Amino acid sequence: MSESYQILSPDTVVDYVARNPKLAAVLPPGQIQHVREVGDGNLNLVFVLERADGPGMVLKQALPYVRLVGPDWPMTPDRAAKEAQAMRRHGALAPALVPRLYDYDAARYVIAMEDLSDHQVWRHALNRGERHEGAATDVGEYVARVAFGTSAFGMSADNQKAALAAAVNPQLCEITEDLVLTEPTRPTGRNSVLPANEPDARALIEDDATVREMGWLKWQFMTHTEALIHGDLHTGSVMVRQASDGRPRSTKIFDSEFAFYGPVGFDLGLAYANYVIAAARAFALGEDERAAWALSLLDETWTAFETTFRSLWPQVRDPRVFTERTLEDFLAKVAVDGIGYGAAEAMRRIVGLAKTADIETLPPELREGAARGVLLASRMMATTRHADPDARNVAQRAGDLLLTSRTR
Ligand code: SR1
Ligand code: MG
Repeated sequence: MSESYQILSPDTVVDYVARNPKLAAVLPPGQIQHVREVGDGNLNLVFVLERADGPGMVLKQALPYVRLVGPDWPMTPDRAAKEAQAMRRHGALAPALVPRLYDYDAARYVIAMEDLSDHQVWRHALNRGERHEGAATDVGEYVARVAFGTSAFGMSADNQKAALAAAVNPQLCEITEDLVLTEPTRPTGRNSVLPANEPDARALIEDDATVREMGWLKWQFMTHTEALIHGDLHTGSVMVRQASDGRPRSTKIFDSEFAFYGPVGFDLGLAYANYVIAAARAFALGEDERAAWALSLLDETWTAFETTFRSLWPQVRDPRVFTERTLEDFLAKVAVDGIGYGAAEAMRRIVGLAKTADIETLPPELREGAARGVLLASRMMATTRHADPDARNVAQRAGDLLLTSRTR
């Protein structure tokens, strides 16, 4: 990759803001008190620019490589343009649930957006044992608004095709096709587990029924251009704030650089998988009631998705052929897909390259059972989804497997 552009550092961001009138109008450089680099994702630099009295601003810069691995894994920084585009589209459809975008700098691949320092990453909050009631509902509502509003159900045919073409995101899709939809069952040298979980990882590879489902899910991911999905909607892509001091609770969904036209069930599935993983952690720590709550989030997200999508249906663009029957068929497809993509995401977070703090910060003796439980749950989800995709039933079956697998 021959990308050459100035990479920002805490020492240069104030000058960067000063040189961009749009940014300086939002946050005058003289008011910036402190700069922190807080990126804890796998790909980018993230700077929080703090101001003394009130919210500051966030600058997110795409590196020309995968941060998790380093320059040996080059990656187009143009993913930031896809993210900015998705933020605009998603923000127009679900304004309360997407951070405000102030500017996108195409020369330096920098997104300037709303400071969410009064929120916290949902995964971190879950790992601390906090419950943010309503966040799972917000996730379902966001997926529905985006799914309807960016699909052929909610857009004119010509606008939908132009949007689809503009959102093609091959390098980021390739990451998902490899890490989520191939390598859990067909490893290429990047997988790892505790020695005690090696038989579990082997059993996954040898599970022909699950491998068959992964093939179908990967093909659908590559060909079902249903809507401009988020593409990486795990609990680390959600910021949450409790209601306090007269301020309402708030949920913001960010980090949409994997956005592309893909299957709607993929977004639901990533959320489901990370709820199952949160439940595995809670069971491992002996917090069974909180684990049951985490599992109840699957149905909460699905119900919010379904309710919101149904409420938007009267606005369908072509009611001549997109009838009530189409609505039922689409919802049925998304339900089955969601559980399938949940299976793929759950297994990849156990055996694959990019794992989760939920499981990785458990002591090894507890991690063993949590990892085994998530792998068994993911195989169950992959193979039972056609017969029974009901989110509540899936959560019940997953809970049974997590509970019987825990080691403590
Ligand atoms: C190499 S990137 C690894 C993972 O980080 C992102 O958050 C996506 O989940 C991706 O699969
Ligand atoms: Mg991310």
